[in-house]
Order: sequence, then structure tokens, then C-alpha cells
Amino acid sequence: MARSALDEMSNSGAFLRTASTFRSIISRDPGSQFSAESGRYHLYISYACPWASRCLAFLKIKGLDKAISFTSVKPIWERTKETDEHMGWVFPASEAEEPGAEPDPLNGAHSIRDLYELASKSYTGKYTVPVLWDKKHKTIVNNESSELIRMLNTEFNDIAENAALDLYPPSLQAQIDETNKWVYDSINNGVYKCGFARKQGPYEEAAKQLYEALDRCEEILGKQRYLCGNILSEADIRLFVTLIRFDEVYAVHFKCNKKLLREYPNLFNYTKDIFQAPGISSTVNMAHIKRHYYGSHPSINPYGIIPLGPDHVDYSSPHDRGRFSA
Ligand SMILES: N[C@@H](CCC(=O)N[C@@H](CS)C(=O)NCC(=O)O)C(=O)O
Repeated sequence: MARSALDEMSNSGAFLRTASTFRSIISRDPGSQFSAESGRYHLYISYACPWASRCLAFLKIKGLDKAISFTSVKPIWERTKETDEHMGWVFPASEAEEPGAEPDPLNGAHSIRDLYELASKSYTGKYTVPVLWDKKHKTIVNNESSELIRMLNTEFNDIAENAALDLYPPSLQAQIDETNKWVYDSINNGVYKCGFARKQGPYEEAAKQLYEALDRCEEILGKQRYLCGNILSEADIRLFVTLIRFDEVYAVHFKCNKKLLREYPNLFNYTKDIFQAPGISSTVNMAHIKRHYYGSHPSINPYGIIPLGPDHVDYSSPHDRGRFSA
């Protein structure tokens, strides 16, 4: 079974992502096994990871960061055990070691792998972030970000500071689901398919699909403020985490350089708009993002050199999205 994204490859040389394993659901129902309670859950993330970052974005934007604590690992993969070669997410030994990352406050774990092994004796999958940890049952509740963001959106509303914000409102659910599908296949996962392809054909196919989807977003965003209308929705947070990494990392590391984000006026301004939404900028740690990708994939960047550029993209500068009524 796959142990890391670097092993997820089909015979044709295309990148194939494997499914997450821990899929329990948190419920607002106080009688449920995993009930939504303040102080009970902990979110383990890496600031580098787009899937973990979308969970952190929900935590912040819903005003749940007092109710659910979180910790980020170090950005560059290291050996997770002395006894084998596996490379993955590890915690720093002290707060001072790595700005932004902290030692595991709950279990004193050395690695994310340790958490999976604490939760299950028979686990053989990848040791991915995000991980939502239950302090009460000392186990992993769920490690699938698309499900975690849904739970954060609705199930904690009795304790969320921003409970009224609904990023998956009933009236938009079908449209959000439809949008997520092509945005995930072509953009979120599409950049990985470009970057991890081991043959020219699968790379070109993924790159073509990626740019068709980006063009489609550019066109939609020429008519309205957000992907599913003039209100911010889950679909926007999901697209944002890929866009914010695009020019700094994917353009170079994953060979997504046919066009840069900052060459798309609508997409670029839209990325700034979301970056400037309350709480979101605190979820973006560009140093972790750059150091992770360029430093953790020796098969595509063997010397771990981190490009200097562009580094001057200021996502907090004014944008023009206010031209659409919110
Ligand atoms: N399906 C998962 C995917 C998470 C994922 O792939 N995380 C990557 C980091 S960006 C990871 O932890 N990879 C570890 C590895 O490949 O060994 C989700 O969306 O929650």
C-alpha cells in the first residue's frame, strides 16, 4: 500500500491519489460518539499542505479557534522512525526550533505517523495531514479534509463565534458540489498530476486540463465576485488554497508555467480578496509552503534548492473585486 505521495503512481506514469481512511463524523447531537464539544478536538496540520490549510481556514473563518486547538508540524519531511526509511511530517523538539511549528502538545509524538499508530495498530496507509484528533477517545476522528470542512461549517455552530456564516448553504449546495468536482480534478489535484507525472503524455494531459479549468474560473470571475455567485462559499476556500501556492510553488516545482496566476486579472484579484477575508491571511505561511514542496520531493527537486522568486507578490494589496456587490 502507498506510504507517501511519491509512491502514488499508475503504470502509465500518471499520479493517482489514494483515499483517506479515518472517516468518522462529528455531530452536534450530544448523544453521538463524536459530539461537537468545545476543547475536545485538536487539528494537526502542516501550513504547507493545501488540504490541511483549508481546514484551518474553516477553523478561523467560523471563529472556532478557541474551541478547537491546532498544531502545525515542521515543513520539510524527515525520517519518521529510526528503524525504516519512511519520510514524512515531524514535530519540532522545541517551540524555538521552527517558527510556526510546535511540539505535539497532546501525545508528545515525534511524527504524524506516531499519531496514526496510536489510533490504529493495523494502519498501513499514508500518514497524511490534516488529522482531527479526539482527546476524549485518544484517536483520529477523520483525516479527510473535504469532510472536515463540512463538519466545521455546521456541526459546531453552538460554539462557533461566527455561527451565522454558512459556507455550504442549502440553496447553493448542488452548485458548490458541481464546482468542487471540476475544480478538484483539474486544479487542486490537477497541479499534483502535473508535478508528479513520470511520462510526458500524462503531464501534458493534466496541464491542458488545468489551464482549461483556470480559464473557466477566469471567465466566471469576470461576471461575479465568487465561484458560485456573489457570496463566499466552500468552493472558494477550496480553490484559494491552490491559487495561493501557484506562482510561488506550482509554476516551477510542478511545471505549471504556461500562465502564472498574476497574469489572470480576475483570478489574481480574487485570490487577494479571499486572502483579505477575516482570519484567512493567518492560515498562509509562505515560508513553510516553499520549504516543504521544494525540500520534500527529492524525485522532482533532488537538491532541494528553493527558488528565490517571485517573493514579491503582495496578496494584501488592494483588489478590484468590490465592483461586484457582495
Ligand atoms: N485526502 C486527504 C489528502 C491529504 C494529503 O494528501 N496530505 C498530504 C500533504 S499536502 C500529506 O500529508 N502527505 C503525506 C504523504 O504523502 O506521505 C485530504 O484532503 O485530507
